[in-house]
Amino acid sequence: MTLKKRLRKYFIMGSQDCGKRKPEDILREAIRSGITIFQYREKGEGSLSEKDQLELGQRLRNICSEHHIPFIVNDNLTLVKQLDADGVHVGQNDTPVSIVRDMFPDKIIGLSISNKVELEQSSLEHVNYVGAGPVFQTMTKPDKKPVGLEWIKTLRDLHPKLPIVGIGGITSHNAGQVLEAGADGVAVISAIAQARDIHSIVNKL
Ligand code: 3NM
Repeated sequence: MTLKKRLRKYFIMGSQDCGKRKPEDILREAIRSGITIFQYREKGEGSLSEKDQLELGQRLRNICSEHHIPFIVNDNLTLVKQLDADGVHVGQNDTPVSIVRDMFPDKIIGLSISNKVELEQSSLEHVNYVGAGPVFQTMTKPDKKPVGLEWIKTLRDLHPKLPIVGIGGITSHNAGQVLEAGADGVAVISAIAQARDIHSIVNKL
């Protein structure tokens, strides 16, 4: 499968996103329901200590391996190595992608790009895909101002072949607009992690 196709239903989760449910159970259900790629993002309030992060990461990594779902780690390069992840996703303030590429010549590298200034600063030659957002207002990153569907359209116009995934405030109701604007896929946290019926939501996405 091409990376563009792999990005179609991109599920992101850490223990802090799961409420009372077990992350392992949510991931299994999401995979059964049809997600195409997974990112482990243990970050922010309620996230685990280093040791627990590694242990949960190992369990989630194994679930992805069993089901042939690419396993991406957010930002934490030590964890990428420890878990032998398939890829890593970094933001504008994380390790520069040129350095990440030197460390991991064969892994998938994703980079968040939210505007033209960030785009100009970014070394796209080291990147396999771009995360564009937040497309809509989201409680998961409440401080970041939404960039709207316009940013997806702009990025697509400037880079017709670039694999792009929209992120931020995406639900089963607005995912279609993100794809129509030019994204190859939609990345979601709460839409799936907090869904009462994961199967139905993943299907609609
Ligand atoms: N990154 P939800 S928005 C992790 O814009 C993340 O780069 C964003 O969570 C960005 O699907 C975001 O619950 C939060 O809105 C996505």
